[in-house]
Amino acid sequence: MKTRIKVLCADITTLEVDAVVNAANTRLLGGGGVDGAIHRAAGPELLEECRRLGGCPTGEAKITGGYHLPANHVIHTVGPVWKGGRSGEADLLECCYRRSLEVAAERGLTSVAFPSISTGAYRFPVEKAAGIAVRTIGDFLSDHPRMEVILCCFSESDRDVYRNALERWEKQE
Ligand code: AR6
Repeated sequence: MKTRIKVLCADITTLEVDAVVNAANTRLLGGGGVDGAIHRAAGPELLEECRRLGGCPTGEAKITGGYHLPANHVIHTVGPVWKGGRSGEADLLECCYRRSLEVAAERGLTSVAFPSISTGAYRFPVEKAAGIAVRTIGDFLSDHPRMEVILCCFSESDRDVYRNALERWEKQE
């Protein structure tokens, strides 16, 4: 499994993968953070396609083209807003990772890059989020031997948190 989950510190809009995942909001019409960066890099055609999707519930995922991105597709998922941890945030975040991977697998995609969903504007604590991401992706990959996943962090400190979570998860597997 080790070789099939990679943790990087990079701008996700530069990655050449089958799909990058966007940490969007329920309207799917763009925003700040990684959502803004993906829309800027993909170009206005992405927004046009997103308008036709009619939004997306929290925890769900929808796929579009990648347009001017090096990635062929964008999988838009909506992470939970952190409200203290007793509003189902952990389950919803798990759902984001699982549904995004299911959507990718349904299309036969084999390389997917995720940002650190919900840990920016939505304030989900990054240590908790990293544990959920690694466990959910790891479980999914054990049933999907052809898939590879990149966890694309935007700071070295986040990268270290995700690397530690991955190491811990691998030890207990
Ligand atoms: N590449 C990789 N990661 C990035 C990039 C990038 N180019 N830019 C930012 N990040 P956020 P959320 C990191 O706020 O918490 C938007 O307005 C960032 O440092 O983008 O799920 C949406 O429209 C952080 O670690 O997403 C929603 O309204 C991570 O991406 C809302 O924000 C996620 O931060 C979603 O909030």
